[in-house]
Amino acid sequence: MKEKLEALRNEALAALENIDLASSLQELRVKYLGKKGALTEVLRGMGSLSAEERPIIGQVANDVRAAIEEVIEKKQQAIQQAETDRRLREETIDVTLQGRQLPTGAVHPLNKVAQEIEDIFIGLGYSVAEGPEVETDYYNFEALNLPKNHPARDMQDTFYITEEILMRTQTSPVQVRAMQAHRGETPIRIICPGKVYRRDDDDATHSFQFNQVEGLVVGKNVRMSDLKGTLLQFAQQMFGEHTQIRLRPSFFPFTEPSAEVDVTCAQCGGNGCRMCKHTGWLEILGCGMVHPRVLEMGGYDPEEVSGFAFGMGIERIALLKYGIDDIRHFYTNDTRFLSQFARM
Ligand code: 2NM
Repeated sequence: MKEKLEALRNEALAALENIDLASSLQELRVKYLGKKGALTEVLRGMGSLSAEERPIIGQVANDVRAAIEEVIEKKQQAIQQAETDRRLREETIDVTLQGRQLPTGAVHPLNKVAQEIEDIFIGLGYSVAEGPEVETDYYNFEALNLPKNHPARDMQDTFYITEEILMRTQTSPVQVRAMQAHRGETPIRIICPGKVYRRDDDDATHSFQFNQVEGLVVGKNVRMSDLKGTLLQFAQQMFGEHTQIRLRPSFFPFTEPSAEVDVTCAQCGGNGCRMCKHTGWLEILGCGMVHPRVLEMGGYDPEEVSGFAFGMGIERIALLKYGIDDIRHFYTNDTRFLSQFARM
């Protein structure tokens, strides 16, 4: 029996010698040391041994088991070490490799100009207010002194959703909402940037969707001279400190009196060039003193308070500021166009 056990040990150790997989190692463990394994099989014969032989053979069996277990344990560690070495070898990262240059984005010129306009007016004490692009007829027209069937409603061809719901044609409905929210309190100093919609045929200077900034001031003793001084400040910060402005009489239903504002052409300094069609002046916005009826519908007593308002197209300001000839450049988003503004 001793010979059988030693033969078993030699066979097991020889089999283990050539193993290099954890799964095969487990198979051999079962084959030699498992409950139905070879060692158990041999030990079944112990019953037929004499009382003197039994402890001796028992000792040999224990030694054989210990020897096989020791080799399995060593093998196990060797396999694990080999696996760790392989991963360390194959999964290394070369931190000295050259990185890949990713293209950097830039703020869109329209957003850039909108931010500049906002910054100028924030510097003058204004807050920024926003509101819905889908509006009611009431906020977009009625409360701005444009009752139904008013001929001036034709001035802006409107995208209607229902008879009462429409895409806003200007951001002034935000200002009506602001007036009503103030419940007669003064002062109000806000600018309202945002998208507006008009049923235009798109061309170099028109788009069915464009961006506007409108401003509103309401308070005691707000005068036309305050409006003019504010717009001169704005024009000089936007187009350069030597910029001058002029006001030409105009008409808007929501302001009285109303004016259109020109700035001296920054391209030629007012001498006349292609940009200003040789007039030396460029139109940049419309403005006026808030109409008494608009103040009333905003919840104010026009005998007690007054206000001024103005509105400008961001696209137009951007065209003039950067000498661009077609607003469609802003919407096509060709990166050869857009990337130029990253450096300005
Ligand atoms: C313009 C021109 C003139 C304007 C008026 C108002 C309000 F809400 F006070 F009635 N907001 N914006 C206004 C006035 C807008 O855009 C060319």
